[in-house]
Order: sequence, then structure tokens, then C-alpha cells
Amino acid sequence: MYGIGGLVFLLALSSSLAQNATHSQIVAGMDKLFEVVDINNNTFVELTELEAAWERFDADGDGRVSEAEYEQFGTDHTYRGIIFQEMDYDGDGYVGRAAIMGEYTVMDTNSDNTVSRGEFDKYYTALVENAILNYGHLLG
Ligand SMILES: [Ca+2]
Ligand SMILES: [Ca+2]
Ligand SMILES: [Ca+2]
Repeated sequence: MYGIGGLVFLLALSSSLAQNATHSQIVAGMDKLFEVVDINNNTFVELTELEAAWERFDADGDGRVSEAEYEQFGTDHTYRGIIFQEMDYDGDGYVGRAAIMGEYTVMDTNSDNTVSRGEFDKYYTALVENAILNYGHLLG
């Protein structure tokens, strides 16, 4: 469901969001996150920028992210294992690059092949609110 790019960004959030953050606090947090992700500051998130985040996870460079590689990046998200399993749709223990493409397509709600600041904010606000809803908290 959620691409691994989303996880990179969720991990980057760390403790910047309180457990009981309000909707407007979450939106503000995601909007701040956009500036981190938009590496070249052109007010759009390109696929390459998402891929760069994903590549940080693939420590051994074999083109796929294992659960062990993924877990090295986060220690304070108790639900991360559950999310990893959701992303690993074929159950082989790895999340591949295809998940990034999938996420990008879902984020681009008006299908103009770019992800705007508004599209990004909306996607990640929903993602975080879903996580809180499903797991009762954002941080472990
Ligand atoms: Ca950009
Ligand atoms: Ca790997
Ligand atoms: Ca778009």
C-alpha cells in the first residue's frame, strides 16, 4: 500500500510530531517535510528525488530493500515491521524499486506526471493519520 519512500519520510519525522498531534499540526509537519524531499527546490517532487530516498535504505546496493536494511533506519517506530510486511506484497522479504513508482503514481492525483506541494502534503497527511488510526500512535 504505502511505498517505501513514505517510510523514509516518516522516519525522518522522528519526534517532530507529538503523539496526539492535531490535523493542522500534521499538515504543517508534512509541508515542512516537503522542503526536505524537494532536493532541487523546484517546488515539485520528482521520481528521482523519491528514488534517492529509497537508495539510502538499500545499504548493500543489490537493488532491493530487506527488512534488516529498513530497520537500521528506525528505532522508534513500533509499527514499522507491520508496514514493511504490507509493502512486501509478494512476501519474499524484500521491497523493490517498483514500490517507488507505485507510490509516485498514487501521489500524482491529477495525473500530470509531477507531484506538487499540495499533492505531497495531502498524501502524507493521510498516510500519517491512517497510521495513527490503525496503530493508535505515530511513534513507539
Ligand atoms: Ca524537486
Ligand atoms: Ca539491499
Ligand atoms: Ca500532479
